[in-house]
Amino acid sequence: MQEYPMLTRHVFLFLCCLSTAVLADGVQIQVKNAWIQAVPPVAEATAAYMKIKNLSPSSIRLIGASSPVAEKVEPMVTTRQQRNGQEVLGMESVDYMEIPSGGSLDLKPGGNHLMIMGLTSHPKEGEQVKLTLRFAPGDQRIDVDLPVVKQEPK
Ligand SMILES: [Cu+2]
Repeated sequence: MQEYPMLTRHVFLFLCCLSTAVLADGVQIQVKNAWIQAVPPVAEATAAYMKIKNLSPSSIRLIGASSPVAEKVEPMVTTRQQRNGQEVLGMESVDYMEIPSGGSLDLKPGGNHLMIMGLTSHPKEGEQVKLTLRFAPGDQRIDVDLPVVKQEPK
């Protein structure tokens, strides 16, 4: 198991900003509240958050993503472990995240997220970053543009 330190901690707010319904080879998903965490120029990684709703009649799996600003993007879960009597937060890569038909996947700070690693350019606050989401079955790819912000947009 590989562990990464948490970048930041945030209060999660239920707010709405962006909604996109996209259709790729019959798989319809809706992406809402998508954003990328703004990080200092020295940071080598950041994370993308969003809510993905599966509008198709069968379940789909988020299997990964890619972005022109990073070497790799992986789905990760947040882990909580007790170590010497203290709760230690970590993260772990997973092969996929399942989204049942009609269900949603919430990617949010302190929870599931898309880890953006090996930043090759440092997106600044206020910029937009392209992220190509990959879904199974069929390795379907969907492009979304995410705003780079310090905290979840209002
Ligand atoms: Cu992570």
